[in-house]
Amino acid sequence: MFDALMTDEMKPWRDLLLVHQFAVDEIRTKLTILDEEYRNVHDYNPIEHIKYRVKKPAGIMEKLQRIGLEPTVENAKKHIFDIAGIRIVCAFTADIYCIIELLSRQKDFAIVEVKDYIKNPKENGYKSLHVHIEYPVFLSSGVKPTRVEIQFRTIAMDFWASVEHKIYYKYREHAPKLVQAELKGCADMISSLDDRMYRLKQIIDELEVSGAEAASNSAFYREPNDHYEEEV
Ligand code: 0O2
Repeated sequence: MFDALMTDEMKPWRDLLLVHQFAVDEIRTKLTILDEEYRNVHDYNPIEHIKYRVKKPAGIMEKLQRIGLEPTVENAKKHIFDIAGIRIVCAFTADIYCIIELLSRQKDFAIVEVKDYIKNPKENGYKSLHVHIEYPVFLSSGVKPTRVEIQFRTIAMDFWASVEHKIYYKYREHAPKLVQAELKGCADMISSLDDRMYRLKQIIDELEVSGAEAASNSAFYREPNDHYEEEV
């Protein structure tokens, strides 16, 4: 994964990336277990899909420069909290809060910061929930508490953010006013679509409950027949 022939200058970067990669690997196992359990044991899985990434040195340096800092390993350790990034995409906002509740019950998920851009969207319309955790990575030299950013989004929020990310990188901060206004308009549409789809899910859930009641009621009346047939 990391070239054995690298220069001494790059070794601190390698060590920084390695520890973040280890944290991501461990959390990936935990989330896979949760996902598999939901998929196999429960009849509803709040997780749609999950993405994992460790920022490359060039990306870290670019971000440091963007926030006006020297692109050094020391600054990366102190100021960049999304070197290890995990993105959990759910169907509904309610699923997001449900997963956070589940994860917060795990002892090694020490939540250090929560930025709820779902309740308080950014000015450009960006919605997502960022949870920063400090995860203990066990190395031969001892335990290394490592920051990991977990971003939670609905499918709709993720769609908007992915397209906006592309446009943002094309224009940097200088997207024309018209583009900014259009993006904000799309964010608003996406928000109401999310709400509407969630209401639809609730309607379906209610129908299923009343359907199940009706089914169990009719099963109650059918039972003697079923029973009778069995005996025959
Ligand atoms: P990349 O390529 O996705 O890694 P944080 O402190 O991290 O919880 P904050 O204050 O927004 O949140 O920090 P920052 O560093 O600006 O954003 C962290 C990450 O959140 C970004 O990483 C994006 O992934 C995502 N993000 C934040 N704001 C926006 C936004 O307005 N639009 C989109 N599309 N994504 C956003 P990077 O390093 O910018 O990019």
